Formats: sequence, structure tokens, C-alpha cells
Amino acid sequence: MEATNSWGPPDISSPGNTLERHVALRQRRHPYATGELTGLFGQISLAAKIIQREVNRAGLAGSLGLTGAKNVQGEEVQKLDEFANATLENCVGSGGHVCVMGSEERENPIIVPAESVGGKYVLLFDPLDGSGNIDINASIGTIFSIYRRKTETGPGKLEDLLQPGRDLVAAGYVIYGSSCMLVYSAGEGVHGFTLDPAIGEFFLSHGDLKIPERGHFYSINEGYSSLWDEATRRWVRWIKSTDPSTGRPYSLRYIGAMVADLHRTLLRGGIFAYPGDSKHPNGKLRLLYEAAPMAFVVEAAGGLASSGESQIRDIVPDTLHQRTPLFIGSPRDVEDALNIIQESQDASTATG
Ligand code: P6P
Repeated sequence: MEATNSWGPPDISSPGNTLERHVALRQRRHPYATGELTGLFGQISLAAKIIQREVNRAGLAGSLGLTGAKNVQGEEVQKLDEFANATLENCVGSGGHVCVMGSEERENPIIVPAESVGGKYVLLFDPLDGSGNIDINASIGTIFSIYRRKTETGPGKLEDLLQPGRDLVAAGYVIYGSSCMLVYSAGEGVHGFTLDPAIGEFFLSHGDLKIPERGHFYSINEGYSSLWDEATRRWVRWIKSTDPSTGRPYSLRYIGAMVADLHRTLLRGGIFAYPGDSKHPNGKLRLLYEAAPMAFVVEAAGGLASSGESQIRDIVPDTLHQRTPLFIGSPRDVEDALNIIQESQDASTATG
């Protein structure tokens, strides 16, 4: 089944097609909805607009480059990383809807101001994914996950953040590219909104996105092929070999920012993979604020997301920044990858 994505110019004449109205209209279908999720999306949307403005003028505002610090991942922190993180903390932390937050840029849970400790949700985010692309003016993004809190009352705790993707209430991403888009799912389809900077609103432009069953792109950093196991190398050789019946060879696309690579995969189909390797057995991508939210969105659009061992959304996190291998995208393409890798591992086990 080819995707029948109903996207087109934003219908800015219909107020119902702004992000906040879109979330609110769907929340009203749930009798227990209190409007808090709608309010939280409004705060995330505000943060995205502020970050977009700074990303757009980074070269002029002196906000390019490094801060000189390193984050909990040991990665160089870009000035815009820090700006984006602070913006999300400020827009959401004092907004009253979340009781605790987790960020790629912060080693420990982010405690919210006293007026917010009663919030019923928790937010996890990668404030600026792919920030290595900032100085070369290539696409970057923000990724967010929203769960209900698990503790009853009071300031949220680490246990509120360490939840499997299966329990996500909503998730999404913002892509700062040729245009600024916010794509989200709250479990009822995947919907994309394009920012009209002249009005300062996100308008529905990609309603009810469905990922194609199969694509013609694969997205992986082949520079690490010598570090992969033989099973992974075998899959990549397979996807590059010629077979018209499955549209092979696929084309390689790799932007170095997962948000951008996965946005293309969502719209055009195909597979994105960041496997483990001999240096990083669990790969590079973080479960809680990269793999799990993207798995939620892609699966809501009809795709699949696996670590190679299990579905991403079934993994119960032990730590805030734990990593996971990731194979995600069109269902047929992910199935092909997992089957070939499994067959190769079985064969090597059989031959000892
Ligand atoms: P590599 C960006 O740093 C990121 O976390 C993802 O957005 C991206 O897909 C990946 O790392 C790129 O990693 O090792 O290929 O440079």
C-alpha cells in the first residue's frame, strides 16, 4: 500500500488547523481530558518558535560555535545546544504541567519550580539533535517525549522518567530546516505542522501521515562498517545489491541529524539504522529522548522500530541516558533488515 499522505499548503484560513487547536480538538474526545496536554503542547510550541528564531539568526547573533563545555555524553556543547535546552526548561518548567524533566544536556533529572511540582506529566527531550550540523547550516531538530507521572504527588523523580516507550502519551519532533515543522502523535495518527513565521503559528500541513510500506533509501553511517558485526555488514551489502523486484539497490542518504533523516524516512519511506558496533555495543542514540519518541511517531504512522533484539518501545530503561541500537522506518524495510541480520547470526552460530 503506497502512502496516501494528505499534505499540502497549510490551511491558514481555518483556526482549527493550528497546533494547539488540533491537539485541543482531539483531547476533547476524551472525557477525562483536563486540557493540560494541550497546554503542554502550547509550551513546547513556544519553545520551538524561540529556538527556530535563534537557529535562523545564529550566524548573525554570534550563537554559532562551541561553549567550550562538554555534556554528560562527553560531547562538545554548542552554544545553540545550551540555548535550546534553557529555552525548553524555561518554557515548560514553570508552566505547571510537568513535575520533572529529563534532557540530553543534563546529567540528572531537572527539578521544576515549586509551582509546577503538581504537574501530571513528565517531559524528556533532546533539545537540539544533530547540533554538529549547526555551523554548516544543515538541518537540526528537537525531539520530545511526554509521559504521565508515576509518583502520586510532589516533585517528580527519576522513576517518573524511566518509563518504556510503550507508556508514552505523546511524542514528536521539531525540524529546523528549509522550513520549521513540528510533527507529533498523541496516539491518534501523526500530524505535521509548518511554522508561518510571519504569523508565529504552526499550521497543519501534513495531516495524518502514513509511512510507505517500503522505500528506496537507506540511512546509516557507512564510515563505521569496519566496526559493525558481519550480520550488519551483510544486510548493508544486500540493500546495495541489484534486485529490481525489491527496488534494490537503495540510495544512501545520511544527514548526520536523526530528526532530518527520520523525517525523510517518514515521508518517503526506507530505513534509518544506527547499529551497535565493536566500540559502542549499544550504538550512540539514546533510548529515552531519541529512539523511543521517534519509535512512537514512526509506529503511529505504520512503521516499525527495533533495537535488533526487541521493539524499541518494549525496552524498560534502567538509566536516563542509556543508549540503544536502532533500526526504524518502513515496515517491509525494517523486517528485511532484521530477518537478514538474524539469518546471518543463526548461520554463524550454526557454523561456530
Ligand atoms: P554519527 C547527532 O549527534 C546524533 O545523535 C543523531 O542525530 C545522528 O543520527 C547521529 O548522532 C550521527 O552520529 O556517529 O554518524 O556522526
